Amino acid sequence: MPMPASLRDALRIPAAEITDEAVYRDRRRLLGLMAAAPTLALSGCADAEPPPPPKASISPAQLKSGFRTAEELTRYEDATTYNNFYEFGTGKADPSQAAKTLRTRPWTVTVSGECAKPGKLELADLLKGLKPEERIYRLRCVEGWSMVIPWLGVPLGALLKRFEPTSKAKYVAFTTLADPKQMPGVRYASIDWPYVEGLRIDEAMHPLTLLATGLYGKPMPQQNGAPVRLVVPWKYGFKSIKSIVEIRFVETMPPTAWNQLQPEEYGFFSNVNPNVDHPRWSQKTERRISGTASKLFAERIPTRMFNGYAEQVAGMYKGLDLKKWF
Ligand SMILES: Nc1nc2c(c(=O)[nH]1)N[C@H]1C(S)=C(S)[C@@H](COP(=O)(O)O)O[C@H]1N2
Ligand SMILES: [Mo]
Repeated sequence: MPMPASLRDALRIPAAEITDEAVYRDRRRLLGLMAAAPTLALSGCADAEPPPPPKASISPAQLKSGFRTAEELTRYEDATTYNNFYEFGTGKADPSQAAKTLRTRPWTVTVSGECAKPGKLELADLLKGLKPEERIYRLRCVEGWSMVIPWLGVPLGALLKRFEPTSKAKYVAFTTLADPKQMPGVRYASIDWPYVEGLRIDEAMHPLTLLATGLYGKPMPQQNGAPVRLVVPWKYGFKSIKSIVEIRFVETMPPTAWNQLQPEEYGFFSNVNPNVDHPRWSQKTERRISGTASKLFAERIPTRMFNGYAEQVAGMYKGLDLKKWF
């Protein structure tokens, strides 16, 4: 499996893959302007805190529908062979090859931090009494492609409530397994392993947020983050952390893997937002990988605010400057 010495180099994705030439040139010009205007606060750094959130809104009918959509689904073979899972290599095809070595039984998840009932639980016990639901969600990768996938999972909030988070639990931090014996990518000092992610408590409790255990009616394939991963559909794909072994309730904004690596490019919130460009490319459109369309030349469609889930989640960000808290 090819693994470049520096992940940073690997992340210098050719701009032509990201966006079309004209947009790219325009972007370059904007980048120049941005460099000349350092007052443009783009940092999503963890040392400041955003204003407190208002309530989220979602109707029971929306939930019951499982977010069925008229959009064409991504094929199972594409969703399971075109992945980002850097613990198994940086190429899109690497995880489907290399993740076969990931042992998902037994699997223990530790829940700790600001809660009344911390616990170290076998996966079956963690999920006991929670019925997996099917939710058809779009997943929009920050690199510019998207998929439509029928996930199976339990609402994360229902699970978290059992641990009785205290009023100090303002955020939830998640950690992926980092075992170099099973995960060849972890031997390279690229990401500061383990892969970590975080959500604000209201985002973690939001009814859209899923702790996913499968897709297409089947158990989660290793390359997609078996046995449990997050799916946070209104955020860029990297927030949907895979193969989770630890959940911590914390008081301050936790560090996140991509923010630590490139803070000027990846903020804590990482809400899908076509109006806030990545410093190196536009986020206005996405390459939709669905049906029988070829992956690299798939149809480019407009990216929607909050990945199309604005109606359900926009309320959580009222009063938050989304350019600053990108
Ligand atoms: N632990 C871990 N989780 C991860 C990643 C990773 O490299 N390691 N990649 C993220 C990125 S960038 C994306 S786009 C999604 C991809 O999920 P999928 O392969 O199931 O489509 O997983 C996210 N979760
Ligand atoms: Mo991604």
